[in-house]
Order: sequence, then structure tokens, then C-alpha cells
Amino acid sequence: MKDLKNEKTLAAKEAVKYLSNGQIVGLGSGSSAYIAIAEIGELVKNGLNIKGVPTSEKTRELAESLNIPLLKIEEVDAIDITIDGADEFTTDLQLIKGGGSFLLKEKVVAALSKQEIIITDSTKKVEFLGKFTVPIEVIPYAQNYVLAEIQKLSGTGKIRLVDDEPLITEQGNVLIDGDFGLIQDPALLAEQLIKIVGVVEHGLFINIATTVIMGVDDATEVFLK
Ligand code: ABF
Repeated sequence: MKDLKNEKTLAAKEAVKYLSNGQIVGLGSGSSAYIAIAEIGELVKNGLNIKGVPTSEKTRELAESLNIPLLKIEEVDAIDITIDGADEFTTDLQLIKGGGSFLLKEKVVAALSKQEIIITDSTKKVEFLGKFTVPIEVIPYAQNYVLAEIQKLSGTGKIRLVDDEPLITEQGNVLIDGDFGLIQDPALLAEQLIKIVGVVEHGLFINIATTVIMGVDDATEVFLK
């Protein structure tokens, strides 16, 4: 039986070795990122001088509880390094993210980041993206239109529900989880999705990650661009 928490912890411990004094650090969301943030809290307690930029309210609260100094996204024009998780990755570092509903802020932080380090357990490595559905952030007004457009792309969309109600993101949008089967050309699908009127962003992170650190059993494996 795999110990996924141990694998995530190994990956997180490896990732924080990339941090150094004076950096602005993007703080991801999701259980792997939260483990890394706990590690960063320890380093800050022991003198590491960094400033964090959170990718969600949950991350901000966790970082604050660990006394990690924080900056607002509007206070930065570049981020040195981000540590975040993913739902799936391929060995050429294409990702599906957004299972945790924070894909929009995660992608903004990633866009500002010189280094985007993704940490995962060994269940996230896939040959083709798509077993995990693609999260798509949509303005509520356009949700039915986007569902119809997804069908034209031979996909099936489902509005993400929480307690039988549409999940509302931190930006006030809804999420549609798109099932496109195994995705042969994720870059093409990414281009097709972002063109749909009403789509704010999607969870295909194409050519964004610079490093993936995967925990596997009692070791880590690093994938570079
Ligand atoms: C976040 O981490 C999301 O983009 C992604 O869905 C999630 C993965 O969560 P976990 O690390 O708990 O597997 O970055």
C-alpha cells in the first residue's frame, strides 16, 4: 500500500531546498502544497527570509498561522519561485490543475513565476492527461453556453457541485469539469477552451511548470523541462 502522504512530504522537503533568502515565493494550494508551506514555516522560524504570495484564502490563512511574511498579488511584478501541486502531470511537464478549485489564482501566480516547481505523489504521473477531468472556470452567466461548446469539442461537462449547489470560486465563478477522455494534444485543447466566450481560465497548465518533483516510495524523482 503506497503511503501518499509520505511521498508528498518527500517531494515537499526536496522542493523547499530550492528556496533562498530574499526570494518572493508563490505558495500553492492543495494537500501537497500545504505540506510544503509547513516546511517553509519551519525554515522561516529558523531564519529564512522570504515573502510568500498565496494562491487561495486557505493558503493565506495557513501561511499567516505559520508567521510566513506575505505580499498581496498586486504588490509584486515578479515571483522568484512557486511551489504548487497538480492533479496529473506528463513527463514533458504538462499539467492538469484545479481539482482544488483554485486554478485561476494558481495560474496567475504561475504566470508571474520564474520557476514553477510542482510537487506530487506518484499517482499523479500519467502518459496522457485526461483521466482527471479538466477544471474550467466559467462566469455563471455563460455556464450553459460553455457546456454546449464543450460538447462540440467531443467533451462532457459537469458543473462542480458542493452540497448539491454549484461550487462558487473565490472569484465568484463556477467550475465545469470537462471530460475529454485521454488528451492527445493538450496544447490544442487549451487553445480551444480559452477561446470559448465565458471561459475565464482552465486547468491545463501547458509549458508552465519548470520542474516536477514526484515522491515515489521512499525517494523522489525530478522531471525537468
Ligand atoms: C492544487 O493542488 C491544485 O491545482 C490541484 O488540484 C491540487 C492537487 O492537490 P493535492 O496536492 O492534494 O493532490 O495545486
